[in-house]
Amino acid sequence: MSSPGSGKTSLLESLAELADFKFSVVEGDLETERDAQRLRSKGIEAVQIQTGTACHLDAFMVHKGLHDINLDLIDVCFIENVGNLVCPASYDVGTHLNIVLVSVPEGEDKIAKYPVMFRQADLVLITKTDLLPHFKYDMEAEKAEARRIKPNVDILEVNINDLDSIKAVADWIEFKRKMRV
Ligand SMILES: Nc1nc2c(ncn2[C@@H]2O[C@H](COP(=O)(O)OP(=O)(O)OP(=O)(O)O)[C@@H](O)[C@H]2O)c(=O)[nH]1
Ligand SMILES: [Mg+2]
Repeated sequence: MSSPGSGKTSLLESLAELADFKFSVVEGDLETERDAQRLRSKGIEAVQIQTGTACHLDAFMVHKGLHDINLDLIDVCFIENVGNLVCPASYDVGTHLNIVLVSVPEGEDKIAKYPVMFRQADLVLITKTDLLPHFKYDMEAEKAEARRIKPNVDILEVNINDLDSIKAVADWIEFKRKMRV
């Protein structure tokens, strides 16, 4: 989950390149099949749900999407929710874990202003860190804010061009996955 454009689909594209686990994606957007097409072009199975006017996915939509995915063939199923820092946080779509992205160019007040979303996060990704030189952004203060809202939350910095940062996300997912087998 995240605001529009924080880098959700980009992260999934990068995970397609280096993750050891097999995954599929249920995509949520108001309109278009674009995100699902982006992932399919990377060899990832993706089902697009178009919500029309709804600002979030709900469990019924995700359930319908899951019928088009062969869950026996994958280790992880990602749900990329509609880009929105408010509504998706209030709907349980059945996920085991929630990853919330917030990007540097969105500004350094977003975590404090949208606490409902960050309270739902198991992992917060502060994305687009390559843009830090161009924005006033106090990384440590933002991390402290996230931990004020949810003390046990995990936090990683992500730059889509830094493969080590993507690998750290893959490792987190793999670690959590192994706790469930
Ligand atoms: N500079 C920079 N740009 C990034 C990074 N990650 C993603 N972007 C760019 O941010 C834009 C939006 O990325 P998407 O991955 O489409 O974002 P999204 O969260 O999936 O967007 P929605 O699905 O519309 O909510 C694209 O132009 C990406 O290339 C990053 O780490 N650094
Ligand atoms: Mg997307």
